[in-house]
Amino acid sequence: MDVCEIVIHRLVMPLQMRFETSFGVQTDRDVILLEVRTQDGYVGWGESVAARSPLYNEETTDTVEAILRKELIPLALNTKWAHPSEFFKKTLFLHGNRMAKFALEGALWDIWAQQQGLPLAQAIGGTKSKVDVGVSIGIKPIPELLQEIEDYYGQGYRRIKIKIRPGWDTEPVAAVRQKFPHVPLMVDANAAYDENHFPTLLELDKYGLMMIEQPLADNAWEEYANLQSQLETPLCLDESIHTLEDALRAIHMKACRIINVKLGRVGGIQAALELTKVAKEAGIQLWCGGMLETGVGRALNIAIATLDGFTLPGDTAASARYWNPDIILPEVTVTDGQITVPPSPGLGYSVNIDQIARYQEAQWHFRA
Ligand code: OSB
Ligand code: MG
Repeated sequence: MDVCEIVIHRLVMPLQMRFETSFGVQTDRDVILLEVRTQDGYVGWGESVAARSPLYNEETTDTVEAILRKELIPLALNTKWAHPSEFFKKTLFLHGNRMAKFALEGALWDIWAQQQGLPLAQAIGGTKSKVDVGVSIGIKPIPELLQEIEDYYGQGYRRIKIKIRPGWDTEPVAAVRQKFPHVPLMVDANAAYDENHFPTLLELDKYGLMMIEQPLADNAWEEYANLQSQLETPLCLDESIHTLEDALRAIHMKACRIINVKLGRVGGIQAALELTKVAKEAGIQLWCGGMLETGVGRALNIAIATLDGFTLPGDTAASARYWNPDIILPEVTVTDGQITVPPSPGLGYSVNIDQIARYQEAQWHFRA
């Protein structure tokens, strides 16, 4: 793989819905798409899943752009890549900045899968032809919440996730459970609680939730182990898991039973493949999380969710929930709670340059 040109596309895309979590409100995405070109004419695409401000984690679209410009793009242009798995090791000397790394690494995997003539899902060892999906619904007044759940559950989504925060937890959960006693339901707190809230978190145990995602701070390992030991409901870690070492620590400490894998948060596909192996051996269930991705990030999520370690529905909902229009063709659609994995080589969707132009704020070319 001889990378000869990389283009940074910087876009602002208005979201079709207002998305409120414990850390803030999102109404658009400030996003970087990376276009990577090789000497022999292949084009691969990657996406930075970082947000405008460091609210979910410490990276932002601006830090991703800076690290791409200064470190990762020069390195990618000056290396002969035999296989995309090399990227993870060759960039380990650069601390953190995993979302920046994944933006570039994802594009290398897309190219490599195209060169093999394989859908990315198959190229990374995925076995499924369809993936199960759920939907993540933001904080909103209870009547709207109930209406949305009715709509999405009616459309076939296989799991409903609602966002909670201190003061907004048992009340919405009880309301949802009263109206939908059998809906597969879970909650995500995005790290908003601490030890003082244990009574409330323990109260959630009685609602038959599939899991409670990231109730505590990302490094609250002892507290997670303590909480999980008192709960029947599985805990799921999202923000806590940055590396394979974090996953090993979670397993060793019995801090959770489920891990939400986000490719950007763990630094890419190679890192996710290694984590999947370890989690599977330890009996930890996995599912693919979401970061309100465009179609490019969505295609990468679909591919990783085809691994057989991914046993629970993910957060990759249909394109139309987020964008009008999305920047890929065809758009991602969900039928009966499943996405059919595209059969064509690489990401399996074509990137629509005309739609990118509609959202684009700037683009910069870098050549070897
Ligand atoms: O915690 O899973 C999360 C979105 C942005 C940041 C963090 C999270 C989320 C979601 C939305 O829950 C998932 C999606 O629909 O892409
Ligand atoms: Mg989460």
